[in-house]
Amino acid sequence: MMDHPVTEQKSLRVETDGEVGLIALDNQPVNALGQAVRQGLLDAVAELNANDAVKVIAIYGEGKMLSGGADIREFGKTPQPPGLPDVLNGIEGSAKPVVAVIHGVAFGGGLELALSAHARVGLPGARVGLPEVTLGLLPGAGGTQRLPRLIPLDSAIEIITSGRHVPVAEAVELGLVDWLAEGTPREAAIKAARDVLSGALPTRRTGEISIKPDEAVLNAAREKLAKKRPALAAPLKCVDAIAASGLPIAEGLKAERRLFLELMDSPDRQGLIHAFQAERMVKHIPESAAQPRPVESAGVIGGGTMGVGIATALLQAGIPVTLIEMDPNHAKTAHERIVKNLDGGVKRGKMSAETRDQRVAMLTAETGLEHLSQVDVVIEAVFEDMKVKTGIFRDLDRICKPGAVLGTNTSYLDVNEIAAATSRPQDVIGLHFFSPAHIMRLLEVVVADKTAPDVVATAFAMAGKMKKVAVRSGVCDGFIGNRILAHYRMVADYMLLDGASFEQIDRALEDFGFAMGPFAVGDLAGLDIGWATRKRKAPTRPAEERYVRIADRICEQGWFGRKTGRGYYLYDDPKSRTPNPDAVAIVDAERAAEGISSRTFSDDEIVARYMTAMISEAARVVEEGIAHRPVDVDAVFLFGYGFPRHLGGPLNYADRIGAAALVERIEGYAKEDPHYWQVPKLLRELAQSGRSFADLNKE
Ligand code: 3H9
Repeated sequence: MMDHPVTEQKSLRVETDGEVGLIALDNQPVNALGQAVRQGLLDAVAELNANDAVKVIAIYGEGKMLSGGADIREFGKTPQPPGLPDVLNGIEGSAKPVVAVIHGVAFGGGLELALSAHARVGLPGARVGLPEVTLGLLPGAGGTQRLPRLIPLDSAIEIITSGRHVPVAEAVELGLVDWLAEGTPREAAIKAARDVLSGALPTRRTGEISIKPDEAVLNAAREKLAKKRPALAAPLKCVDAIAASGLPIAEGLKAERRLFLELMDSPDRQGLIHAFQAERMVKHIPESAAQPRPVESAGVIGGGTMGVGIATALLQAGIPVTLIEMDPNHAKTAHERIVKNLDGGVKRGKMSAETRDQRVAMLTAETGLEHLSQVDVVIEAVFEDMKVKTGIFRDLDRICKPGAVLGTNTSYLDVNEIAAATSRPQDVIGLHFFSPAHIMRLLEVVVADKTAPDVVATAFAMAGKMKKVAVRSGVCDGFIGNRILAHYRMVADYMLLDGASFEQIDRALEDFGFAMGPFAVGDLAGLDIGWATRKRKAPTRPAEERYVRIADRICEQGWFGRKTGRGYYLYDDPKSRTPNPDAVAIVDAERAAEGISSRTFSDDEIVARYMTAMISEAARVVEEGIAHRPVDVDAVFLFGYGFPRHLGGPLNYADRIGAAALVERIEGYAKEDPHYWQVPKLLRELAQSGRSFADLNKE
């Protein structure tokens, strides 16, 4: 049968195939339901209903998926009609039956589109979901009304409040998708439409199904969600919207719309969408045009925690690894630890046992750098000592094949100096992983003065394979993350010395949204790490800098936190933390020695000082070009430092406060300590011009 194109526009295509009217979404890459697609859908359904030859309509997507949902770039702007709920009501109300084909993904508005059709088929490998809650929203185009009409209430609540991606097989089992189809999306669309015509595929309007949501189930969900920290508005409002699904569909949709618009106006929504976009924006780097070098094998030097984690992450990405240790015993232990990590992946359902076996076969642990002569990438992960590292790089220069990428997993050392130890500084790059490296998503890619663009592109391509969020950083002590951390961490110590307790500081910041406060984090990471850094920096510490000795005093007792059973807190019971009375006594003694009479801090003041310190150093990092854009700093903190996602990162949060108010705060604090509290030039410029960090992201 010949195709008869009816309408063609960039975002959507309409054609007929005998009695079948086909609507193909074509707004790639994700077929987002922007204004042109919405208008196109509405017009197409009307046009095909008016075409007497057409008896049934099938909707499918071109490219990789049916649809990733509403176009989130439209959020926060003046809405352009027609609204998605009206378009989907138009589809559900179509006199001719409509069937939707789900391939790739149908997320958010994309799934709501499928729910408004009268039947749904899915192609193998597809996933469906309503991830709006992860963006601080609720499904606002009928998802909260139609999903509970099709599947059990508890499943609908779980899917909507978690935003989880549901595999198509599970969706079929739940009754969300009618059955699994085969072929290309277009073939599946024609076949499904014919099945509708023959009666094999039954159709019904989801909105006409009537249900009575069980109050007890709704209340149990509310109770559970209210306990989550931080308690965000969106999940609870999702349940409120689902509760309205017992009403006639038109009324339920009205309730859903009202709740959706309330969330659309919330700062959490802005922060969460910024976090979503940050993950993608950091990929846009000046070196994007360079062709990455092939990475088919890697070497990892060092079988400590970092080396083992990095090797695991490479293997998880399917990259064969040669790990180098000092002697056969260490090599054997590292091998065992990596295998244990991979086993963990199988236990957590992240990897099949078969894949695990394949990955183990891709691992060799050896002694001697000579084994790295043919690898495409080397990642050195030995301890932080410039002499040791430059020695290794001198050897690598001699041993590695031309064109091999030479990476160093340093967390603060000068990558230029390491590169200068070789005759090929263009191939040297910093690859700063975060521990545990096979779990933490952040990778700081540290670009030294002579690093070649294609080496940077290779690091980003490799990070992509490893499902890491790579962020480009320039060279400075601590790069983006640890440099900012070193600065704001000091303010927590200043508040401690001046009268706040470490317990109050931790709690205030945890209530604000951090998973753990700075003192609890210190105990977890090991207080000896910060101690070593302070000793290293001591010779260059400016005389005017206020220095708090509390942490040093605690370390001098041999108390390094959790691993020694005590630090700021006691860990007799590994699950709980109680303040260590001896640490409290050290705090008191230090206050007395400094002649400080303690003052009280409100929780709000603690948060304000801590966040202002973080924002100040973050602004300097952007001002100096260490981070290219504010969003790069945001991504580092979101994916490496447990920054509360709904606040969108330190500089996104800074825009909530505003540059002028921040300058005013800093000038106020500077009256106590003019050395620590200085207004960054960039922040002052923004305050004067009335611009924001978000404006800089657009430049
Ligand atoms: C919603 O639907 C609300 C409704 O309930 C109610 C409305 C009234 N819009 O991730 P990728 C961009 S809320 C605009 O790298 P992948 C993305 O930024 C929405 N743009 O590809 C990137 O841009 P760039 C609910 C979007 O193949 C490019 O597309 N939906 C959208 O790895 C490629 O993205 C969601 O929350 C969008 N909705 O993964 C789903 N989505 O190239 C969010 C992506 O310039 N999206 N972009 O950097 C996803 O989960 C993934 O993007 C998806 C594709 C799985 C679809």
